[in-house]
Amino acid sequence: MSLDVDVLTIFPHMFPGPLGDSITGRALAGGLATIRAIDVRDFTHDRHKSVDDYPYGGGPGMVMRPEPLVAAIESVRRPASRVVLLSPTGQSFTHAVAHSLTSESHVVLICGRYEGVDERVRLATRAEEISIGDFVLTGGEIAAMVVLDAVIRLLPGALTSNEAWQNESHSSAGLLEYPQYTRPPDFRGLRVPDVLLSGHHAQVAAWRRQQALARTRERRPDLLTPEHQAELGD
Ligand code: JA5
Repeated sequence: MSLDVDVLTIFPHMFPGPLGDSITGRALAGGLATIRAIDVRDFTHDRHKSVDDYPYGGGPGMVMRPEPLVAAIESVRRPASRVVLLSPTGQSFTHAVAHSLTSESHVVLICGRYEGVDERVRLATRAEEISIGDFVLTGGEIAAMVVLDAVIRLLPGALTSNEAWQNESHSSAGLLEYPQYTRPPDFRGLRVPDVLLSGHHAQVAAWRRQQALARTRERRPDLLTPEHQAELGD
């Protein structure tokens, strides 16, 4: 009924971090999900608890050794676990992927450090790789937090009925959101569009829809479907 997450990391103190606040913090406190951070160093056997080693073939930096990581994975893995390695070489993390993770009972998130993880970790555990974007991070931990934030807020009961309603009411599914305004009506000469002050709910809805479409065409034309194009008047 709830989502159990095991995060494998050499920096377990980073968790829950920002996930302990606000909507995600409330969901965790309410038992909708659990996050357990597991120290990969606990699965080393040498005196120096070494988790990294030099790359075969040479090159800069260090690579995470397979033995401690695979031992850590196998110590937590269940028959139904989804095992995920955060990596810029993975499949893109999208809302659809986030939604798919909400129906899992157990997710194992593997966080690399250094130049990355020995390829045999993925091969030996059949882990899937997920990327949160085309940029380099110092490790997988912050990527894991991004994934968890997106997933936890989708769990049934994570949002209050008000938050859920607000989310639904201002999401033009598949489009960028319309611009938002609050008081004051004039900030440094920048005025709130008259239509939003008019009280004409149908006109407000039409204006917002037009803004969402126009902004999507301008900034993310890749998101526009033929139906959207038609709505914009091609
Ligand atoms: C770096 C050792 O998709 C963005 C990501 C960047 C990055 C990820 S995910 N993991 C690592 C890493 O660096 O393990």
